[in-house]
Amino acid sequence: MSLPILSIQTAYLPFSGIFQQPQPWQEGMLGAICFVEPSVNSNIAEAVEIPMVQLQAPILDGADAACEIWLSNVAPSSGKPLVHGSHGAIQYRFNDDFLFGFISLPESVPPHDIASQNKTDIAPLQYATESAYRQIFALMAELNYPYIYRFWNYMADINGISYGLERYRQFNVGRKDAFMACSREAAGPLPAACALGLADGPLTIAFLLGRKAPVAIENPRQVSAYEYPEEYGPRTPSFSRATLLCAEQDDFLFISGTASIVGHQTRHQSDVVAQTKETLANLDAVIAEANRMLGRQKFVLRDIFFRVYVRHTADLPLVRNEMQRHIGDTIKAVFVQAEICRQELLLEIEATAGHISTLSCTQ
Ligand code: 3EB
Repeated sequence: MSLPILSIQTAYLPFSGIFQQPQPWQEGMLGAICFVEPSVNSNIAEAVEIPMVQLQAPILDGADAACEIWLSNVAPSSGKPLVHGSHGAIQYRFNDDFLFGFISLPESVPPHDIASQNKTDIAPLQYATESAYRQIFALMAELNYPYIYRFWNYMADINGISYGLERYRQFNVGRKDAFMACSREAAGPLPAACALGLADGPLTIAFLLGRKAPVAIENPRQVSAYEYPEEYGPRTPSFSRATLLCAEQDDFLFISGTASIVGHQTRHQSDVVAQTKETLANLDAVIAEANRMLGRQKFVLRDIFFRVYVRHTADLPLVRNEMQRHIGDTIKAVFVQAEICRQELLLEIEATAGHISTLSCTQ
């Protein structure tokens, strides 16, 4: 008899590689998060009913794996095709267990009636963030996917200051206000997340939802982000260090953006090698915590696929070299140039650990 497994798996390809796959494979996609070079103007994905986020950022290394693809594991023979839909500005696709979607919103000035309820002006990014999250939470209620495993957040000029506040902090205000308004903080474990700055483009948030509760993982070396002191902004960031999703034969670990932070403080200003070491120590700690929860050594650094965001292109060899020293020569990673949410942070590493496997599961 076959035991239940999670009906999802990951695959990694360059953007153009997706369209070279056979049709049934493409139809099994829940969605994808793709980095594309700013020079590439590809509207190829708009023709298909699959949510594919295209983020423009320089790919520094590992271009062969610039897209993280979420594949449904449900055998095509089951006769249950994936369902695509849209809700407000959200595009999504789902099977019985998982829903992948994304939303892109331009930053526009809040309507006058909303703005006038507040004593101070609402920053357009804060307003867009709150709107985007409210739409996502409404979709979750409507389609009955009560759990969030992962959010990926991208915005322009993340360290810029306007309305008297750094833009990442404006984002945190909008996100937290939506979480509070929709009672998400009480609704279950906080999702894993990342928040990065790109050169250009609208606020873009991708998400993976499901029907089985995950376990939130925190890092014993770090203060939980939702408990950061006020010096990091008026509202704390709503995320956990990782989420662990368990099934009988299969486990997934969604590791949040991880950086050179110990306690709540940034460590090793202006020293990218030391920041890389500290970030790897944090990844080790999060993975150890997940393995401790599972009661076995399921997750190992060298099996995991990483996405590495590097602030300064010139730092790439130093970061990659330090990762190889720590993990081994054959690291699986894509390196992307992006801005990190604290000005002094020079890199951030995130990962998905779980099955990159074949379509059917026997036994
Ligand atoms: C940190 O640990 C670094 O705001 O969603 C990492 C992962 C970071 C997610 C987020 C921010 C976020 O605080 C920054």
